[in-house]
Amino acid sequence: MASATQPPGLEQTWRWFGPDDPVPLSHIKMAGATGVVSALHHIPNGEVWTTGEILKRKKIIEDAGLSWSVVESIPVHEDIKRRKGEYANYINSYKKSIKNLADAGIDTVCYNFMPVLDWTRTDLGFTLPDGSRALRFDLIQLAVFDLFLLKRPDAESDYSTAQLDAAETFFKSMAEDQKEILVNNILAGLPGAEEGYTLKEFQAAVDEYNTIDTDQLRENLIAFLKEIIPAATDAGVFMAIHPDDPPYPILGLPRAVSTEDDVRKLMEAVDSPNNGLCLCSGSFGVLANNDLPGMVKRLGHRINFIHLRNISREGDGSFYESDHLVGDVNMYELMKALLKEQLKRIQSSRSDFRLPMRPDHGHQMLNDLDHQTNPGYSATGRLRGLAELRGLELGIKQSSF
Ligand code: CS2
Ligand code: MN
Repeated sequence: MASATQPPGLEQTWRWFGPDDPVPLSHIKMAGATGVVSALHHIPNGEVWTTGEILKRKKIIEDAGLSWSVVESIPVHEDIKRRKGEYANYINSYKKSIKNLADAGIDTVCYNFMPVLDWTRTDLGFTLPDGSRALRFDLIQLAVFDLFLLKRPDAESDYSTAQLDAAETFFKSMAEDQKEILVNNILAGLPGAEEGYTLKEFQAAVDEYNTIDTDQLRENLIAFLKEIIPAATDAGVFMAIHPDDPPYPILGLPRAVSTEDDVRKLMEAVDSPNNGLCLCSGSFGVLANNDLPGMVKRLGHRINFIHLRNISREGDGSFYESDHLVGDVNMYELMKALLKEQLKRIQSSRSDFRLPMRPDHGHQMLNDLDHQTNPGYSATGRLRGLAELRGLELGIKQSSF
C-alpha cells in the first residue's frame, strides 16, 4: 500500500509482441509482472489504430489476468520525422490512435524518433563467459557494414584511420554467410522495429536525410510534439519518448534524443506532464556522460515509462548488454532515485505514480537456448532480470525509506 513514507514500488511490466510472441501471457503472469507492454504491430505504420483492434488486444490481455499498461510503440512515420510528403495526414492519424487508446482506457504511449532504424545491434548471439547469449553493438562491425556492405557514399569521413583499418581487417576475415548475418542483424533482425529493408531500399531511406541535420531533426520532432501533446493532454494520455539506441549518430543519420540536454530541450519546448520520457537505462547508459540517477533527480517528474537494463561499455561506443545489476549503469542508485520520484509523486498527490517499468531485454539462458526467441526478448533471461530488479527494489524500500 502507498503510504506517506514508503513508495509502493514501480509497476512491473513485460513486453508482449501479441499473439505470435513465443512467450505466452500465462508465462508473463508467472514471472510476476502485472502489466503488459504491447503494440498492434500488424497495423501498417501510419494507419489509425481502430477502437475495434485496440479492444480486441485489450481483451486478450485482460482475459489472462493482466492489464495493458503501456503501448510500445505507435511508430512515427518517416514522413513525420522528415516533415515531408504526407506528414500532416500521418500526424492526424497518430492523434486519432491516441484518442482511441484513451477511450479504451490505455493512458501511456511510448514512441521513438530515430530516423530509418529503430534500435541497432551488430551481434544477436554474443556468448558470455557463463554460456548465456547477449546482444552486442560493435562499432567496427557497424563500420564494416557501412563501408563494405552498404557502401554508403562518403562513409569514410565518419571514422578515424584506426577504425577504417580495423574495419578493413575485419571485413577481409569474414566468410560470406557472416556478411549476410551482419546485414540481416542491422536491417531486419530486431523485434519492435516496424520497417525492414533491403540494402538498396535502406540506402534510399538514408539518402532522404542528406539535408536533415540534428537541429532540423529536433525542429521536426518539436513540431510533432506541438501537435500531438495537446491531443494527448485532452485525451489524458502520457507520451514517453524512447532515447536513441545507440545514443549517437550512426550511418550518417542525425540523432535528437541521446543526452540529458536533448531531453531537456524537448521537455521545455512543450512543457506538460503528458510530454514525457521513457527512461531507458541501457540506451542512455552507453554514454558515460549520461548520469542516470542524476537524470532521474532532475527530470524525474517527466518520466512516464521506464526500461531497466545494463550495458558494459567496450570503448569507442561499442557495448554489450550485461546482467541487469552488473555493468556501467549503477542500478542501485538508479532504482533508489526512481523510488524517491515515486514517493514524491504520492506526497504531492499526483495520480500518475504507478511508474511502469519493464526489464528491457534479457539474455538467452537455460531453456531459452533451445527455444525460438525474439532477440533480447527471451523468457528466462528477462525473468532473471525482473526478479533481480524486484529484489533490489524490495531491499531499497526496506532499508532506505
Ligand atoms: C527496443 C526498441 O531498447 C528497446 O527498448 O526494444 O524497440 C524500443 O522499444 C523502441 O524503440 C521504442 O519506441
Ligand atoms: Mn529501451
